[in-house]
Amino acid sequence: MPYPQPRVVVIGLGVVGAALADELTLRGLRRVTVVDQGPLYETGGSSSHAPGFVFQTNGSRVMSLLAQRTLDKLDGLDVDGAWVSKRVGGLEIARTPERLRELRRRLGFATSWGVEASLVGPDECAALWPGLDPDTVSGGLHTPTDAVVKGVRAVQWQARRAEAAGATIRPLTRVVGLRTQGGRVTGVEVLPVPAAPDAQPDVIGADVVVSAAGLWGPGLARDLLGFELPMMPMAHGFGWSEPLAARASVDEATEVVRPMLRHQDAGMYLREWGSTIAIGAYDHRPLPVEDPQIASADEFAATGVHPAMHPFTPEDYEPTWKEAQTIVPELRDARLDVGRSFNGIFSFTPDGGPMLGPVPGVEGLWLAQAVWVTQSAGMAQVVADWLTTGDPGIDTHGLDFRRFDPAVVSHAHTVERASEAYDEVYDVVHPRASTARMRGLRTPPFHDRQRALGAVLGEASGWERPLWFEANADLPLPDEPALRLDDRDAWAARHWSPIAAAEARATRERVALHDMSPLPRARVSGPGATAFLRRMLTSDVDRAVGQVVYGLLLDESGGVLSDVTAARLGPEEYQLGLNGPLDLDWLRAHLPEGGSVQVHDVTTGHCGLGLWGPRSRDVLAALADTDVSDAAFRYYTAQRLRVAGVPVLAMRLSYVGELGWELYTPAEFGGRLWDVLWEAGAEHGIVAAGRRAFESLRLEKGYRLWGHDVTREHGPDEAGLGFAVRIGARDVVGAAALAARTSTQRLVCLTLDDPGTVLLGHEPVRSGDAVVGYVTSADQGYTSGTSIAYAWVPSALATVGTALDVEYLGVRHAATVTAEPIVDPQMTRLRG
Ligand code: THG
Repeated sequence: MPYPQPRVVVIGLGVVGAALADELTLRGLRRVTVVDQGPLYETGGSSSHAPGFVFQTNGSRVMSLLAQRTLDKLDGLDVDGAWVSKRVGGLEIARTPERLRELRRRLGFATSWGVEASLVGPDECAALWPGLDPDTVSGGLHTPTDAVVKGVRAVQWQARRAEAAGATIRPLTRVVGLRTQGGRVTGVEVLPVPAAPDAQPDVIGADVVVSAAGLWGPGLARDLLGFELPMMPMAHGFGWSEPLAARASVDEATEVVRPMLRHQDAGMYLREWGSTIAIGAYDHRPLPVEDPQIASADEFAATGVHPAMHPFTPEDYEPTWKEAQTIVPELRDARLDVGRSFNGIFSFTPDGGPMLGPVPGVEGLWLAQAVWVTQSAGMAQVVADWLTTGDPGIDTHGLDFRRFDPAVVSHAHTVERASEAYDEVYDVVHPRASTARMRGLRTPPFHDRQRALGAVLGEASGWERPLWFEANADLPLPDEPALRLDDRDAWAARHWSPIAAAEARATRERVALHDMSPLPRARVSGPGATAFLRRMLTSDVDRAVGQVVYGLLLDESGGVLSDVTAARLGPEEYQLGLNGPLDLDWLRAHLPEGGSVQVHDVTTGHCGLGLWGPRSRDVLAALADTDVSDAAFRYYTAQRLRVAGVPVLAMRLSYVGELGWELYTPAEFGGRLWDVLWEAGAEHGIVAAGRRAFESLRLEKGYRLWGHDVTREHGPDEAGLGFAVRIGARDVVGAAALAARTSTQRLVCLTLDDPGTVLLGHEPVRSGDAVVGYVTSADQGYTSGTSIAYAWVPSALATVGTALDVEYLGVRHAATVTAEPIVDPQMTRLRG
């Protein structure tokens, strides 16, 4: 916190702003002001029309937990006698076998994250939702604790409590400017709504400004701050039936009794609303809404044109209405109330997640954007904890605004990806699926060579990345029949090929080229770079030039923010291997004053290849202008050398656990680098290997994947990363907090008794009938003939040999806690 009692201005009194004001005052802040350009409490943003569905089941653990926290907070509240939330439950129905399988998968998520849920048959669906024709459905997922939330009432309740605790709410107040001094927020400039043409803005002094401006966020960011917020409002059809005769007796105040109904095969949801049925449509084309299409506060005040409620487009809605009539017979004789129907506007980001956290470069400016009612109060708790203590208390890597790579963000990218996120809200999305939009944005210089080998491509951070190569179709598969590579279940076989197993085998037996270009890399240089990194990393970089270290970045509470490699290239020059843009931002935020140390993203402009496998040294030796023997080029060292004339930064380490090097070079040299390695590798049986092989190899080697296996919720010890913490006498960010950390959970390596079973991650882990944990990463270990699942379980169940079950699509699979790593625990392959 910048001050003990900071002045906080929250922009926007929707479900997010109101919850945030409440959470901040609950944490003892007294000088909190919320400004909103609209009137109380229906201020004109998305919260004013939100249908208020809170389904807690989500593939993302954090999104599920924050929905749970939201409902826990709103339970039992009322505004002048009117209910705020009601746990009517949720019912997701299936009309196709694929959806039924998807519901089983979602049951797994619910089980993993602690949401009560069960699968029910057609008759039970109809019993839960009288009026639903059981002949039209094949089953459903019932989640009895899901709830309808009245958005405006949630705003009102939380805003009132915040006010009672000392917060100031200023409606009809529009933010027109941000005041800063020395890179620090000092206040916001505001005008009343409506304002006289010559009105001069008032200034509200602030130490912290949080944008919870919803739809208006991108415009505010552009006009006030001059940057592009990767967020796109989208319009979404929301229709109402005319009052139904059979429901005339339903009390309007009761409003809803039956569960919220989702029919995702048709991209729609239904909710009773007094004597009518309201139906939302996700099935239609994405309708991105650009800034000028959003009515201003003045317009709203003067004309009542609602900024977040656009005219209904019946042509988009028609299929939805027809389908509703199919599954709910009472709608067949009803008419759509076109006058009451509208297109509601709400916010989407490129990955569908929210945007929270501090804005780099402007001290005191925060975002709480792209949050829906579902997670609203939970997200506000996270932001409030983060603001007041520095510790958000939860894994923020999928929430943090800074996760979007500045190299990739553009308006065009946002429109494309947000449209896809919109389309996918109700789609069955495979965990291994790649985006279909904005493909080909970033390619390595050897992309054409990869394609010539039949690369099947996936996407990561804008990069095209080979998953496997069709040219390897004739390579020998692992000899282990128990893997049943030619008989995978159809779901696990998607975005996958048995070729991956052959590529993994070739990596362990001969030599392979793995594309490392997308690995985020930074150069840290300048006087003080060593001292700086000695403060940031849990292992000491101050070793001889040419040494590489593996270490962690810790947050102030000792949570693992990243695991990184640091290669010392000179007395004050390092290359870091990172996990993403968040790491760059964390490093930059901690740079010493004075500007002597610089952090540059060198992912862009360079490419990289992992040359790995027992024959890798033979390949490199034939091309390198220096000695690459073990004596001359040790494990965990780096050298600059020429590889057939190509200037290369070579690091002897391997995330797949084999002898070899990561080879980095400026992009223009990449084509030749590939060609010379390929030619020299021919006699050693070199292959190109894709990401699917890579993923399996690293799991066999027991290397953690940050963001999946480990997050800031975990300390190093419980994650099995204690070996990377060697603080000594240094003052390392976050290290002081380590001693006081306790954890009852452990990350363990499970192997399934049946190596032919393939898990994909997030499955629940059981001990007997009790759910005790969840899977983080899972894959078959192709070269060890295993099926591997890393999982968080209670310490008492973390002993090697402990028998547990992993539940996958409703079936329990026996698994055993296994000593790790599964491959090469003695490190003979890497050190050879
Ligand atoms: N290569 C490089 N940097 C990286 C990664 C990479 N940074 C991000 C991410 N991947 C970090 N993950 C790991 C995980 C394990 C190792 C390296 C990067 C590794 N571990 C050795 C071990 O545990 O046996 C380290 C031993 C030691 O501490 O010396 O090599 O893929 N450049």
